[in-house]
This record gives sequence, structure tokens and C-alpha cells, in this order.
Amino acid sequence: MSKHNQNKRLETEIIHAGYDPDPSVRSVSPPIYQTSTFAFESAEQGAALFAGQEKGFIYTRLGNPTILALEEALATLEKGYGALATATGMAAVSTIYLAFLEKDAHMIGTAALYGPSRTIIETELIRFGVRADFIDTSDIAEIKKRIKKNTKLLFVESPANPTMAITDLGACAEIAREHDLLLVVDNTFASPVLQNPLELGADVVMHSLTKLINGHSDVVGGIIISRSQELHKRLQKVLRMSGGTMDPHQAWLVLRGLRTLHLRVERAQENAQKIAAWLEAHPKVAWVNYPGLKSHPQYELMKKQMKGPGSMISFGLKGGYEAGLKMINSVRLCTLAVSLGGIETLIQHPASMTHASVPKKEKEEAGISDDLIRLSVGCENVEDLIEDLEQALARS
Ligand code: LCS
Repeated sequence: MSKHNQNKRLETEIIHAGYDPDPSVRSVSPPIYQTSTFAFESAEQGAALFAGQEKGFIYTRLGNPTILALEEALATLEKGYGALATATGMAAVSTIYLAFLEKDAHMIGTAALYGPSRTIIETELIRFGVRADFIDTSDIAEIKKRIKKNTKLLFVESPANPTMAITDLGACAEIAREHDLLLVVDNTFASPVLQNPLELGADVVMHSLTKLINGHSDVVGGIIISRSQELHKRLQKVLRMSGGTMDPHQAWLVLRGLRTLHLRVERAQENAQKIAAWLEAHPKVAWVNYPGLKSHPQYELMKKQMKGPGSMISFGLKGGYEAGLKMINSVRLCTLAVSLGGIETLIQHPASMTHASVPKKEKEEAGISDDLIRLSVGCENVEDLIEDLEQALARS
């Protein structure tokens, strides 16, 4: 545990948590332990390590010092007992499902979940009898109605991808406690800078590290942070066996990106707030979903449970799908690409891209309409971004 891990303020923890200068050579940047395995001093020591009687590293799938530095940093930032780094965000999702959903179990999930987080249940886990109700989790009464005897998990994404709907996490935590369910929150869109679900009563938090936390669109990764030792141990057991663990070099890259998280989140959010207001006032724009606008249905809830609305916007044009396609084909500074949370602004069409795996009817019910365009606002100069969006709208 780093000496900096002493309840310092968030900006300080982002920069220091998880690592102190290495005692052997005093390197300020953490070493990359690019090794698959660790030598034992003796056969007896190897046996003691495997038996858990001695602490130490054995084999990188089971643990590695560079990966541990990232895990400790994120456990600190999300105020959890412990964290587990995974190969991708989807490895985090599937580890959570594998750990907590047994044969014939039922799950309640946010309808506008990242496409594959939903599709893996509906097309793969269904083979083991697992069923899920994907609903608008911002409607708390609806969650209560869907609970069954075999419901094990309440899996919430807030803000949701790509509708930006916000779910009351405190209310969900209460329901989860009352009905003996686990509340898991995908906190990718907020990052620990804007929202700490464990503090609001969640049991497990996860992120796609590919997004805001790494922040440079050059690495994939995921993380699972648990409230308790019991949950952490359960997830650790499943992750180590199923093998969706992280590589040391990947962990080092994510740690490097993490160290500027607060600066990037603040700047991108400032840009997003200006762009959302500008879009809302534009004559060609039909609607804008951004939790920082008073027109957002959960604007007050956002102010209550988040420190800010973030940098993701979705919107539709009066000219609908056709006009939207022309617009995203006409951007010059913004990049037409999936993913989000990087320093560069990305634009995409969820119905045919990130959420293509979700059937049309379910997409419509979840609010992922054909005209929806998603903008991940980056850290560029906001005037340059608005000029680019303006010229693209002129062509739409
Ligand atoms: N959770 C959320 C909220 C996501 O947005 C994504 C990926 C994942 C989990 C999965 O993470 P990955 O395995 O990709 O690291 N979202 C993407 C998106 O909206 N565009 O491209 C990927």
C-alpha cells in the first residue's frame, strides 16, 4: 500500500495512489514487471505461496506488482476494499456475471446498457438458463416490480450508454439491501472524479479503463472494485481461473493515463457543457441529451449524486437519420470512431455501431433511436470543435 494512500484529496490521490518510489533504485515512475512468472527461493517457499501461508507473487495471471499498483490506485479512488484489473471492460462485465449469476438466475439491468453487456446475457448466458429484464432503471418503481425470487443482480449503468439516462444509485442500493441482491454499477461514463457508487451504497463498481481513466485511446482494459473482502475474493477467484486478467505493460500505460484524469475530465466537461448548450440552440437540432442541461429529465438527480455531468452528449437532428449520417460523414476535426473518453473528440452512430448487437425493437424501447448521434467530447479548444460541428451541420 502506498504511503500516499492516506485519505488525501482526490486530485492528490489520482497522482500518487498505488505507488511510492521503488526502494531499490528510487524510480519515480513505477517499474514494468514484464514477467509471466516469479522465482521461488525454495520448494518450501513455492508451496507456502500456493497455500497462502506466505504473501508474494507467483505467476502474472494470479498477480503482478505493476498490475497491483493500478489496482491499489483505483481501489483508493473508488473507496473500495480492493480492485481487480481485467484485460478489457467486457472481461470485467463477464467476470461479474460469471461470479454472481448461477444456473437459472435472473438479473435486472439498465436497458440502455453498452450493447455487448446486454447481448452476452441474451445470446450466451441464456444457454445456462440465465434471464434478464432490461428496463429503464431511472424508474425505481419499475425495478421493484421486476424483482423475482431468483433475482441475484441489479446491474446499472449511469449515466447510460448512449441515452445519458441517470439512475438513482442510492435508491437502487436500498432496494438491493431489502431484497438481498447485489448492486453493480458500471461507472465508465462518470469516472471516479464525478461519481463514487460505493459511497452511494453499491456493492461492486466497474469501469472500462479503455475510456476516461486511460484517456488516450491507445489501450483497452477494465477494473472491478468491491465494497468488501468477501466480494473481492469471490471475483478474484473467478477472474484468476477464467483468465481475463491484465498484462503488466497494459497496467503501466493505464497508470500513466490515470495520473491526469481529473485535469482531462474537468476540461472535457467544460467543453461538453458549452457544446451541449450550443447544440440545443441550433435550428437543425431536434433534441439533446446531456445531464448538464436543465432540459435533462434527471438534471436534479445528477446534481445530487454526481460532481458534474461529464463529457458525453447524445443528440438528434430535425432531419433525422439521413441528416445525422451526413453530419457524421462531414466532420473534419472530430473523428468518426467508436469508443469514448479520450482526449480527442469522437462521434458515432450507436444504432448501427456500438449497439448494433441489440435487436431493433429492444433498441427502440431503450431509447437508442435511429437518429441518435453520440459525441464524446475531448480536450481540444472548444471554439475549434464548435466550428467543426457547425460546418458538418451545414452539410447535413
Ligand atoms: N461499459 C461501458 C459503459 C462501455 O461503454 C464499454 C465499451 C464497456 C463497458 C466495454 O469496455 P471494453 O471492453 O470496450 O473496454 N464501450 C464502447 C463504446 O461505447 N464504444 O466503443 C466501445
